Parts: sequence; structure tokens; C-alpha cells
Amino acid sequence: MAEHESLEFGKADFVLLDNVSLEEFMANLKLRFEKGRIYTYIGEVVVSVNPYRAMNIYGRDTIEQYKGRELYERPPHLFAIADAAYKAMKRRNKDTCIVISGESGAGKTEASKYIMQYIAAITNPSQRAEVERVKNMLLKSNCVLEAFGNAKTNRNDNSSRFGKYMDINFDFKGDPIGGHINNYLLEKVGGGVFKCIFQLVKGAPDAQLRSLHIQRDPTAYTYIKVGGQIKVFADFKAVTDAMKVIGFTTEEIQTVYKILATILHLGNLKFGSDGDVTLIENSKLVSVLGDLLSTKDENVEKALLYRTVATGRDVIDKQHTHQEASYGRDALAKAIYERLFCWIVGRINDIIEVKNYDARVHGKNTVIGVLDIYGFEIFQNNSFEQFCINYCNEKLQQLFIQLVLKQEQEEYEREGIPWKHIDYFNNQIIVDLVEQQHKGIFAVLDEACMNVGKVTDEMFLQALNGKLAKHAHYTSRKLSPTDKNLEFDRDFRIRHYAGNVAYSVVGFIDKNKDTLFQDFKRLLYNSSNPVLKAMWPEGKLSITEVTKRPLTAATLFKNSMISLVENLARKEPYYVRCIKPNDVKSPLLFEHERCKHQVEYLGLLENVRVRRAGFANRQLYPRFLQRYKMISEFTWPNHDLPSDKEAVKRLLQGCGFEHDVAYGKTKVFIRTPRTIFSLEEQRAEMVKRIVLFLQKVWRGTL
Ligand code: AOV
Ligand code: MG
Repeated sequence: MAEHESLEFGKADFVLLDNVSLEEFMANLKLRFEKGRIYTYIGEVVVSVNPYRAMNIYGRDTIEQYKGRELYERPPHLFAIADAAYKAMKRRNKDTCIVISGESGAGKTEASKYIMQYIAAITNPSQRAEVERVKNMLLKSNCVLEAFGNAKTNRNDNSSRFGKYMDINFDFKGDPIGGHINNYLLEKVGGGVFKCIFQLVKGAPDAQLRSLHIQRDPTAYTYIKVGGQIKVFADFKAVTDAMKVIGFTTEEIQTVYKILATILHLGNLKFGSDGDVTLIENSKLVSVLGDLLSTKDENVEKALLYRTVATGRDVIDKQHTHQEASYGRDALAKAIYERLFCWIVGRINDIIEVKNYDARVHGKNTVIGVLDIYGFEIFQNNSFEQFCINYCNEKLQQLFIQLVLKQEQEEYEREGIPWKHIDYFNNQIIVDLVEQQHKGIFAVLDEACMNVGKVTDEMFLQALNGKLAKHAHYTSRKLSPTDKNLEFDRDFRIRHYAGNVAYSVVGFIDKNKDTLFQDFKRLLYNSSNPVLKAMWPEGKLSITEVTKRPLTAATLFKNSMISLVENLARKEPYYVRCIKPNDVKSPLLFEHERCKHQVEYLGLLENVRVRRAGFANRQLYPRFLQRYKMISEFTWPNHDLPSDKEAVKRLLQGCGFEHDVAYGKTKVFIRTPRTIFSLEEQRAEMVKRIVLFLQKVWRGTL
């Protein structure tokens, strides 16, 4: 425990609670929040409560306090976790990752920024110019991603609408040399609500707005109204400058803003009809779009009103109905925003990826990954997006179980260490329910989407009911007609590890399919703007050449989650669990029920139990000796005991740590981190003495 923190602030580590009960846990969490102690440990996990006020705990002086220190030497802090992940990487050559989870508005993105700032501050002591450049680009890329990926929602004024995993690569000196970003599921909301749109309309210079045919009045745009209250978050100029620093060309930056303008204009397009003919009412906008997209006006008009269909050997232009045209327009706006975002991430990756690093010369390049991803979402109305997000959280929980709970228990069993079995809920069954081949929910959905236009959301629900009727974690109104919590016929319900969530099937099929007419893809591909053209390579294909169905949103998401989890599983994980204290962004209010619910679904209590039953540290006997043999006369320089295990026993007895350790078949297990710190200190002391001694020998003064 962090020793110099007085108990009036509560227990700095939940492991130290007198009784592990939900009541005590909550009391400690509340006490600490009220005393302004927003961080608390569970062993090496940081539990964080959003303070909703500026805290004076992230400055240079605080960074200095945590730099190079062991976790337990200072009060709980994100910096301590960042330092632990960094040290593990540097000392032991391990790839590490920091997984930040929690619900919307709980403080994940802020935490990830502080962690990045900390890492930036403690690296590159020799101020190498190249490393400074890389660091600056990594920080700037955050600014750009926030502008394009964050939006105001009713839960969070600065809500990340995409999950982000960022790898930072380090060289053998432990300095950043590059990075890579993965983004997950940008919600298809059309772009109108994203920060960058407001920044453009409110902050761009007059001349630029004129060239984009945009008025300074946000209320003039249909799509913006969707976003509700308008508030400018950050500066248009700051984001544009950040793009320049990262290395976007002028042409690229201009194209980015042209695309945003295109989206705004699309929203204002109105369709009308004249008899059987669908037409565009405000046809002036067509030439604006033609200008922005660098293509002929008639191409724009045609793509908006017709689609090319192949009937047998013939190819014909089929006119959209009024409704189809509106649908196509909205799908286009969403698709180009999504594509723009992915393109921006891709461009940043091109620029920040590690180049010219020769592992044979410099040794392995190691990685710290930071995952900032949406936590569990349970809304009034839950749709496809919530379904994906909650599936993602099931996957992360499964990883957590594997790494922390299961692995621990299995290792103790293997090593023959007495172990009190901890009961925990293994959520693999829910993961399977969603992702299993052929009978999982995603598979059923994909199958429904194969039959374009023929299968409705309701039919999809029927198919689910048919396949999953017996599944313990699945139900629906049809299957449980008397269940009062299932209000609507169109709902199905999953019993997640975090609680029950009812999802409305409305929109599932649509959101899962690639709904963009091929005509739009061709339109964009045929633009004479090379940047835009490069974003839409599949527009190259003509209607008769389009044979392969693009992967569905569900499949893409599933694949990206599976590879994310595989990637994380190869790394040594550190966790930050964020809690949102109330729904009104108040710095004073600790809403007991809201917090309790989060503590439960984050599995924090189970985490404490395992931690208390477990051991903080374990090492193979030979490894242990190699590191600490100099602190005991029995083992230095070599021991003559029958085995390394015996030698380690003798060493630890000598130090008086007998009570704090257990001896497994191949490894020694150490219960509290303090024992390790003490061993480290003694070792450092001995190493210093040995070096002095050798220096004297060499100098001949001994
Ligand atoms: P999120 O990332 O977890 O939500 P944020 O990190 O954006 O949440 O935090 C929401 C807001 O809470 C911020 O804009 C700050 O006003 C405040 N806040 C969070 N952490 C701190 C802190 N350490 N100190 C001061 N204020 C803080 V979402 O992206 O919606 O899931 O999709
Ligand atoms: Mg966020």
C-alpha cells in the first residue's frame, strides 16, 4: 500500500479492506472520491472515478514523483501504472498494454491522454531530435482523431464514437520511435455531429468557407440539427495545424474539408417528384457538389437519382423512387464520413509507422499499447451499435478472465501451491452466443443479409428465435411472453455478464449491410481529385464486375475484435477501470446505485478476491537466483545446496520473508509487492558495493 497516505483518505488498495464485501468496497470508493482521491488500486489495477473538475495532479512535479518509482511507493495514480508498463517493457523487454475501460463519460479518453503525456514526458532524456519529432506526431495525431471521431452526446460532451487502440513502439533505449493506430466501429451517424464539422463552420476563415459554399450558420444544415446543441470544442486552426505537422499535404487537407462540406450539402438536398419522375428540388446544390467532388454535375445528379442494374446480359439505369433517393443520399453521407475517418487513420499510420529500424543491430523494438474503448452501454433503446459494443466488452472480460483469473488459478494448480478456488462467472458462453460460426447471432444476421431486400428485421428475429430458443443467455418476447421486462415484439434480450440488455432488431439488417449503391462508389472513384479517388478504389469496378459481396459490418467488427484480443493476449496487461460517479457531470455527487452497478459489472470485487488469494510476483528459481543471489552469503557467488529451490528457500529465510512466500515446483511465489521492493533495494545496495570493490581491485588500491 502507498504508505505515506493517511487512512483518513480510506484504503489506497482495495486488497487491504478488512472484509471483501460490496458494502466495504463502496464505502471506501465513496470516501476516497469525497476526499479528492480519485484513484485506488486493486493490486496493479487502477480504479478511477471521474472527478468532473480540474485536478492539480498531472503536472511536471507529479510526473517527477512517479518516474522510475515502484507502484506502491506513491499514492495510486495513472502515472504509476504507466510507469509500471514502461518499466516492464524496458527492464524485461516485454510488450505491455494498458486497457482502459468503463462506460461513456467515465474518463477513459482523459486517462489515455494523461498516460500518453506521462510516457512522452519521461522518455528521450537526451532530447534526440528524431524522437522529439515522433513524440510530437503521436500527440498531434490524438488531436486530429478527436476532432474527427468525437461528438457531443447526452452522456458526454466529448464522446469518442470509435474505439481506439494505439501501439507506441520503442527502441532499445526505451524511446518512442513510432506507432500504429487501430480504430473500431465508427458509429454511422453521418458526420453531422462530429466536432470537426462545428470547427469548420464556426472556425474556418471566411474565404475558405466561401470556397466550400458553406455559411457560417450551423442551423442552416439539416445534418447539424441532428446533433442538437451546438458548442465549439477546439480550434479549427489547431486541428489544421496538427494535420500539417503530422505531414498531410495541402491538397489532402483541402480534400478533407471538401468532404465535410459535401456532407453538409448532401443533408440539405431535397427530392421531389413530377409524376413518375424523381427529381432534385434544389438543383443548385448539384453543381456545388460537382465542384466539391471534382466531377461533372450531371454525374452527381445521375448517381443521386439512378442506379445501374444488371438484368441478365443488359445493363440498365433504374430510377430511384423518392424514398430510395433519400435513403441513398443519407447512406452516401454516412459512408463518405466513415471512409474519410478510416483514411485519416491510415494516413497517420503511414506517417508514424516505424521506419528504418534494424532489429539485428538495435535489438528488439518493444511496444506499449493503449486501448481506449467504449464500455458497456445499456440505453433506453439499444440497437446494432450497442450490440457490437457490448460484444466487445464481453471479449475484453473474457481476456481479463483468462489473464487474471484463470491463468492464476491454473498456474497455482500446476505448481502445486495450495489455492482456495475462487468462483467466477466465465462469460465464454456469451461470447460464443454472439460470434460462433453458423449459429452465433452474427452468423444468423449475416445469413439474413445474404438475401438482399427479401429478409426483414422481423424475419431475422424469427431466425434467432429458431436457433437460440434453448440458449440460457438468449430470450425474446416470443420465447418469454410473460416477461414484463421485454416490452416490444421486436426485442431480443441477452443476459450479459454485466446485466440484461434488450436490443431492438430494427435496423440490424440495414446497419450490417454495405448499403452504399455501387453508383456512388464509381462517382467518387471517377473524381479528378486524386485524394478522393484514392479513398474509393472499389469504385473502379463496373456493375458487371461486382461479384464479391463486401464483408458485413458484423463480420468486420468480429474479425477486428478477435485480432485485437489476440494482440492484447500477447502482451503484459495493465488495467484502468473508470467509473462515472453521476449522470449530471457533478464533481460532488457520488450516486451510490450508479456506482455500485459499475463496480459489479466491471467485476471489481472478484478482482479483489483473486488478488487477495493470489501472489503479486512469481519467478523461476534459477531466474530468481540470478537476480538476487548477491544478497545472501549462502548463494553468493554460487550455492552448494542440492537444488536452486533449496537455495532460494535459504536466501528468503535469511531475509525474514519466509511468511510471505510459497514454493512451487519450478517457481517461487511472493505474496506482497513490498517483499519484492525490499529485495530490489538490497540487491541495488550489494551491486553498488561490488562495483566499488571491483573498481578498487582494478585500480590496485586494495
Ligand atoms: P470517456 O472517454 O470514458 O467517454 P472522457 O474521458 O471523455 O470519457 O471524460 C468525460 C469528461 O469527464 C471529460 O470531458 C472531462 O470533463 C471529465 N473528466 C474525465 N476525466 C477527468 C479527469 N481526470 N480530470 C478532470 N476531468 C475529467 V466515451 O468517449 O463517451 O465512452 O464514448
Ligand atoms: Mg472517450
